[in-house]
Order: sequence, then structure tokens, then C-alpha cells
Amino acid sequence: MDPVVAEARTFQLFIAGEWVDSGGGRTFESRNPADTRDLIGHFQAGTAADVARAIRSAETAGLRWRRTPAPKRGEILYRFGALLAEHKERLARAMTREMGKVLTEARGDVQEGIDIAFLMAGEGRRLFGDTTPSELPDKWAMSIREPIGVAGIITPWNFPMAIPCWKMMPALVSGNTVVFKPSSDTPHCATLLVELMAAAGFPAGTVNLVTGPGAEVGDAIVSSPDVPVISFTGNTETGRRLATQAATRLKRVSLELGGKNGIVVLADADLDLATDGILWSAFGTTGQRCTAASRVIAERTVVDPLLERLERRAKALRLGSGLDSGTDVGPLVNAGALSKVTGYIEVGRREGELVTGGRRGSSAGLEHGHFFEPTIFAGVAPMDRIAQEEIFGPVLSVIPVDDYQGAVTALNQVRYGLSSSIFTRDANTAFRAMRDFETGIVYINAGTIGAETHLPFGGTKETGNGHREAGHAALDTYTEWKSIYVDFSGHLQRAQIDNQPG
Ligand code: UN1
Repeated sequence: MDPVVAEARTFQLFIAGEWVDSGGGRTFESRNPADTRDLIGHFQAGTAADVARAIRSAETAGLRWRRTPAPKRGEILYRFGALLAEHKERLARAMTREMGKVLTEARGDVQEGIDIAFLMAGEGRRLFGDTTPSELPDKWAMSIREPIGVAGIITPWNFPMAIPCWKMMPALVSGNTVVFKPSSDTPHCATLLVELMAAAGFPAGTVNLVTGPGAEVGDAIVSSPDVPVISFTGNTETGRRLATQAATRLKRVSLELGGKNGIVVLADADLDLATDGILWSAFGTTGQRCTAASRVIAERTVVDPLLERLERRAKALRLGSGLDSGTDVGPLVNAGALSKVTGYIEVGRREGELVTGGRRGSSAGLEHGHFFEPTIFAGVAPMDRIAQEEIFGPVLSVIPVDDYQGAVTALNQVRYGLSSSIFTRDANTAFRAMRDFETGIVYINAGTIGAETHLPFGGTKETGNGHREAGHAALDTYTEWKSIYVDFSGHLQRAQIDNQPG
């Protein structure tokens, strides 16, 4: 039965290869943010006891999984990627229904999952370490990657399939097992993913799904002594709390947190191209990407022609259900997001000049959803609150500056450092920007969104804690280095001593 048209049913946890109810006996609902009358399903409100069972199951499965040859593990990832591709449309529709992004973007989200599954499937035949000469004769040295153990995977709703895949694929291919706690806004997406993981042949216990509140399920994962590595994507305050809690157990924690990404537009830019890049980055996914552009930093001489283009184009964007092909911008994810964005409109009115938007979507058909108009503020100063704080909605601030140096200063003057971009036709300036922009990702003549899965993804400053997802860099989060020395000389050789004169 297609879950998208099914009656709302009650979904279960996935522990030790079985779909089971929570021991706590409570459930929560997931609803369509474009029309909250549409109930997607009831999901288990997991408890600390459920998490403990999931961790035990992951530990047990790990004993075998870590001994399974990595190329064999990779084959299962490959099958999972193929299943995602086969079910792409069904998954994308379920995603749009559950979290709102327009269907083309939901397809892109699934595609990102496919891409990382295939990339990491290939890692099953790489997982490279080093072999290197020893400083002593008749001695050999190498380093290998080893799995860490049970990985706690705590994910957000905005990329409800791509981000879990970014985390689980490298964790699994390198021999770890997983306890997966998805956002309570997207438990259905998580369930569909895990169903396909089971179908792909991940052995019982290698992947466990526990839905439920962060305060209970997330907390139980983070505080468990038996989950040595945690990967979390979400807001900075939660990440900070989580890292603090995990530090008492000396856990490895990989954090992908907030962003306040900026697009620099210089006087020599192609303004039409810049306009396309800005609109896509600011209002795609209704501004709910960590990589979304919420600041445009423009040389004063081009502010007016740029604003004229942005205003005209933003006004033409159609709000609606992401399942309708005419829709450009879907709803915000929930009522909390709507009230947060609305609150920032008041702040923005005090700090800048409202150019367009600033209101809930009010046209017919939108009354049951969390819609908000694409919003632009002009005349914003770099240190204003709307230019500093992550709003996570369709709100863009335009900040005028005098020149390139002013743009660099404004761009870098935020606590985050995920993505940035510059529009210029000058190659020398573009290279300066690659050097000067203090972000983990830099785009030249493109917006701030659209990272590809074979490059490292992550940011500087309070965007994270130095780890990167995706690319082979992701393996660093989920593996422990082991250095191995083999002495075949037949006698004791002392490093640093026996090869030195005297
Ligand atoms: C996120 O918003 O956390 O680069 C992830 C992008 C996407 C991933 C975004 N590929 O916008």
C-alpha cells in the first residue's frame, strides 16, 4: 500500500530487525505543514528504555558487522542506493507531504541520499589507510581505519532523507552500527528510509530507529556510555548542550549547526545571474536550509538595480503545497517556525526597510498551512539582529557596503561559517574571496546552496566543531585510526634510539 494515500496509521520503532511498539505506550502525530488537517500518521514516542534496547541490539550486531568485509558492507549500501532510486518518486512525495518542500527539491533530497549511498558503497573497496616506511630496518608500518562502535545519529527535518544518509552511510560502511533518532517533524520520512535499509539487507540490529522527543530519546543516546560517537545536525544551542553532555564521557561528537550565509554582489557582477542565485538560495526550501542565504552584501552602486530585480521576482513566487507543480515556495515546517519568523519581521521593521513580504501567506487554499511570504529587508547594517541571527525562514537582508574589503568584513562578521558566495566577473577578486571568506563552503558565481556529496560539507566557527560530513572526510568521524608496526628483524629495535648515531 502506498503510504502517501494510506489511512493514517500507527508506525513503529525498528529495533534488532523488528518493528515494535515503544514500551512507553505513547504516540505523537505527524501532520502535513501545507494543510494541517492532513494527518500522516501516529509515531511511537520512544523512551530511554527503548533506546537502551536499541543500543544493546546495535552492540550485538556490531560484533559481526565489524568483521564483515568492508566490500561486502559496501554492496549492501549499493543495494540501498538502488532501492532509493527505484522508490525516488514515492519517497519524494512522502517527504513533501511531511515537511513541505516543493517536489523538485524533495526529489533532490532523495537524490542526495542516493549519491552518498553510492559514494560510500565505493568506500567499502577503499577505506584507505597509509603504508609508510619505518625508520628502522626490517620493520614495516601502516595505519588502518577501524569502526568505533555504536553511532548515535540525530537528524533534522529539513533534509529528512539526505542528512540521515550522509551520516548513516559512512558510519555503516566503516563497520559501525547505528541508533537513529530523527526529528519529530519527519518520523515518516525516517521510517520509509529504514524500511528500505532493511530491504537492502542491512543485518538485524545494524540500523535501529527510535522516534520520539529529543529530551527523552536524544538525551538517552547522548548520555549512554555505550554510544561512543554522536553525529548531530540542528541548531547551535542544542548542539552546544549535546557536546557538553557528551564531553563528560569523552565521546566523539560531530556537529553541523547554524548558518548565516551571505552572498556578496560586486559592482561588476552579472546582476541577472546574481538575482537567480540569490532567489534560489534565499527562498528555496522556504529558506529552511543550513546553507540558505539570509544576507546579500552588495556594493552600494548596484543595490538599487539588484533590489528592483529581487523585489519583482520575489513577488512573483507562488506559495502553495509543494505537491502542486505551480508552487515555488512551500510552507514552513510547523507553527513554531511560523511564529519565530513572524517575530523577526518586527525586528526587521525596526532595523531596515521592508521591501516585500513580511506576512503570512493569505491567499485562498493557504489557510490551513504554515505559509510565509518571501521577505526582503533593505538598508540592513551588518551587526543588526536580522543580519546576525539565524531565522531559518524566507527572510533576506540586503546590506550595502562600499567595496570588496567592506564586503569581506561584513560577510565574516557573524558567529557562523557554513557557506558563502560571491558574484563578480573579475577572476582575481574571485580568488581573493576563496581565500578571504571564513566559511567551510565557498561558491563563485552561484548561490550558497547545492553542495555535492563527494566534497566535505561543514562550517567554521559556531557552525560546528571542526568535523565535516560527506566526501571521504566523513570517514574521519566514524573511524578510529590504528597504527601497526611489524618488526621482522628478529631482535629488539628501539625507535628514536637505535637508528641514531652514538
Ligand atoms: C542542510 O541544509 O543542512 O548544499 C543541508 C545544500 C544541500 C544540503 C543542505 N546539498 O544546500
